[in-house]
Amino acid sequence: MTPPGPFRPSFWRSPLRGPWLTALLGSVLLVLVTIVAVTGFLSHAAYQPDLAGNAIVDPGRDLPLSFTWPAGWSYLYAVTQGLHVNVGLVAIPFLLAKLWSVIPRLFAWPPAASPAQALERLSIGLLVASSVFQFVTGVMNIQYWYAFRFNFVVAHYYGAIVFVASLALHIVVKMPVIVRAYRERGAARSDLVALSPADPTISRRGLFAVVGAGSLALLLANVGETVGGPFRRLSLLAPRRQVIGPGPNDFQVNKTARAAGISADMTGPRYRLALRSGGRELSLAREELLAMEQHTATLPIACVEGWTTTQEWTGVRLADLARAAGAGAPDGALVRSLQQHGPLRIVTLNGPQARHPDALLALKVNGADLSPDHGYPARIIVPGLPGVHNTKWVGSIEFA
Ligand SMILES: Nc1nc2c(c(=O)[nH]1)N[C@H]1C(S)=C(S)[C@@H](COP(=O)(O)O)O[C@H]1N2
Ligand SMILES: [Mo]
Repeated sequence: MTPPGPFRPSFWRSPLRGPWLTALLGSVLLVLVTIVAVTGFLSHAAYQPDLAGNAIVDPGRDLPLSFTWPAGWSYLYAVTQGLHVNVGLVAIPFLLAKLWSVIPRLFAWPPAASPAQALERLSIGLLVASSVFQFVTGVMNIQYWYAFRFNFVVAHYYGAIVFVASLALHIVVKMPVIVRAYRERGAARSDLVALSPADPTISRRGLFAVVGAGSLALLLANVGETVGGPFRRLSLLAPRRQVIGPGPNDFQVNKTARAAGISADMTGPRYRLALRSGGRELSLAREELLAMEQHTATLPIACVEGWTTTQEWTGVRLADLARAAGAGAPDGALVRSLQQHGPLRIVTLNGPQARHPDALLALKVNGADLSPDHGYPARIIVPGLPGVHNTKWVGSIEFA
């Protein structure tokens, strides 16, 4: 016996539904999601958190899925992460449309006719749940809305593995249906086609136009924080969209000195930078750092949340600091912040990052001393580095 309401196949009357529409939406989604997944895993590899979401403190150690993120092209991480966040947003209307296109299946009765079908439906449940989880947590994270208790980095990473695996399975299982849908186009028969279709209120082309317009609106409401320029004013959804003012330190701040527990006492005359290499230690006051050879580079900070800001940084080359500490050309560096709590107080740099001629311990930005919120007395700036590794309030550097 079929229960009433949406469980009756005749309840669903849109003339637009059918395997062809679902296959078209799925194909667009596949392209978008592939970009998001590849850039997401690249970010994870660049960031190299351990399984608990903390930075890996051993510079020589790589995780299985990680590799040596190159230093060099300074916008590398801005591009990969900008794609991850912005293409992810663009995919949302297509995901919603795709879910709408198959919604009668949610009410199919009986839920499964055979064990094989039960298994197939279970795998689709996993795909829907993981895709919704990935998009919801991703959007919450770029909005700095940490309403969840779990560690975002860890949950989003494992969620991605479940999502990619169930998506691959879904595509393999559905391949015959997809091929038939494309071959027969609107004529393909399926339980998705309404038994007694209502009059159309929009064409399939119109549906794609609406979904595409939604995607474009989301893109415009965010992309400005990634590419800057005139789009920054338009990016109404982006929490870090502020238009950069004329002041040398007037640009985005995620974590303020106060939020990080950095006091004026820690960064005042008492401040010393500790440099360590092979058991030796050298301790330098900020004036001594300023007396070393200064180097200036225009480099972006590209945050994992998708915003980018490019500034002119001045400070001491990390390679010069390594030499001063007696290390020679460094194979890596372990950087510790004066900050006492939080996963970003310790980060590692790999060899190319520590050795790059533009890799700096920055003391100034745009010609002025760093402000407390931008990491005074000193912060790390390296070309192509994920923003999370541009450690502020640097207390010590250990060269490998
Ligand atoms: N010590 C310390 N350094 C830090 C952070 C932090 O929380 N603590 N945040 C990082 C992050 S996530 C980014 S994107 C860059 C830029 O952040 P800001 O806007 O807070 O300067 O600094 C990084 N450096
Ligand atoms: Mo960040």
